[in-house]
Parts: sequence; structure tokens; C-alpha cells
Amino acid sequence: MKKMLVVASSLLLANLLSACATGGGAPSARAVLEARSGSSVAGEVVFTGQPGGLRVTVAASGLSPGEHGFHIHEIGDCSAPDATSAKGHYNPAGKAHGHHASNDRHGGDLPNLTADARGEARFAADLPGLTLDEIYGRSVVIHADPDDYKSQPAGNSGKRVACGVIVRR
Ligand SMILES: [Cu+2]
Repeated sequence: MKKMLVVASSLLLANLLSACATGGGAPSARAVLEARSGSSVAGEVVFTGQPGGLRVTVAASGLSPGEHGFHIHEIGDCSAPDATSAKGHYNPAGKAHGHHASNDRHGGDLPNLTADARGEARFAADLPGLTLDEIYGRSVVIHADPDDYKSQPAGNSGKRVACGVIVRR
């Protein structure tokens, strides 16, 4: 009886996985967050297309409570222990770092995400002007500190505590 349950649940899991693999709807992108700079951050970032841009949702744990800088970085390489392999912010227009709602900003400048007292973040934001095609193969980075939205080149947001490569799904 127990064995049958295991078989049934693994079949269910296989069905769920194949539903994910085939997309099951609109195209989207996903990044699994990996802990960096000695942190224990874990979680997932999902980007979905919507008229005029993207919507991003984040589910993460292991953060320090409070605000954290959050950006799309140029390179989809999180291999360095401090995630510097992801290079700088995605910046196709060659502009200065700035507030995500202004016109003078990096394409990868996103709103700070906020972690609760337990260090967990459930975050969503609209990202006008971005497309899935331009972010595939890049990376998302969560920083230790808040982005002040003005200091160059990255808002003085400190160490990179999580990094994930953005992949098609
Ligand atoms: Cu960053």
C-alpha cells in the first residue's frame, strides 16, 4: 500500500514537471537563487510577460530583515563565491544607475525587495519596458543592503548575497 502511494505521488510529480517543461501557458523566465558571499539565501525569481513589460515575483528566505538591492546583472554567471562573475547591472542604454521608475537608470535597475523579520521575502513588481528575450541568459542578484537608487554604479547596496541565472521556462 505504501509502495503504491509512492508510485502514485511520483507519477503526479512527473506530470507536474512535464506541465512546467512545456510552459503550460505564456512564456516566462526563472532563476533559482544560490547563496553567495557566505549567506544562506535560497529561493526563486520568476519573470512573466505582460503588456508593456514584465512582472517579477520573488520568493526567498535566509535574508537579513529589511530592504535589499535587487537587480538584473549583465552576465548569467553566478560561479564566483561573491557573485562578481555576474558583472555589473544590465545596462543596454549605457545610462547611470538610478531609480527604477525614472528614465535615467540601468535597464536592470529593479525596486528593492523587503524581507520580513524572519528573513523571508514575498515580493512582486511590474517592470515596464523589459522583455523576456533580453533577460534570458543574464542573472538576478540580491544584495546585502538597500539600493539608495543614486550612488554609482550600484546604489551602494553592498555584497551580493544571492545570484541566479535567468533561464527560459
Ligand atoms: Cu546588483
